[in-house]
Amino acid sequence: MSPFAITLDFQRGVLEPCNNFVQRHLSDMRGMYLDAAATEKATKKGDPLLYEVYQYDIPFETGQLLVVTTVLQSGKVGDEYYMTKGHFHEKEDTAEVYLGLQGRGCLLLETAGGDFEALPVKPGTLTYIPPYWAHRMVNTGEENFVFFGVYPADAGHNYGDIEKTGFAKVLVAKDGQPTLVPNPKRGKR
Ligand code: M6P
Ligand code: ZN
Repeated sequence: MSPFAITLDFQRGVLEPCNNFVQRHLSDMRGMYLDAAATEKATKKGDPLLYEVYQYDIPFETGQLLVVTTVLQSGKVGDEYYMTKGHFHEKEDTAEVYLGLQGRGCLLLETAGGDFEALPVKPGTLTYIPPYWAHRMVNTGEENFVFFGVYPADAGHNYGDIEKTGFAKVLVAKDGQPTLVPNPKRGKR
């Protein structure tokens, strides 16, 4: 294939051109937020857009890299800040880099072995997600949270248990402040 250049709008997160655009609404994340009643209510009341993903697809082959931006809206479901679904890579021994471009957020990371980390992200924060670490971004600010990512094209996504029981900790607003609290669902895995 030939080398190429595309445009990334740092403010809006738009990749141009883009051949893989995904929108996730609250209804796509049923059961992932702790407050089931708040989820149901907000889903019925317009099903808010939570985030958009702009990816420039190239062949999903070993050796290739995918570039992707995410625009995560500001808001909460109950007390819990809007977040991405979060995933392990299907090919577990693959890493990823996230670079904060706009807004404020937090990267939650965990391993199957029970290690957990939370890294605050602001514009210019470059985070490195090593192989074997699941990753989820959370918007803890009051504006859109925009970040760029790059990862191996053959990595794939494994949502598995994360879709059912989430990460070890959840980010909720307590007295208006983002606060990490243990995830009550995690005892049930
Ligand atoms: C980043 C990358 C993508 C991912 C997206 C949304 O842009 O990691 O691979 O799809 O975030 O995250 P998720 O798929 O977990 O909802
Ligand atoms: Zn990933």
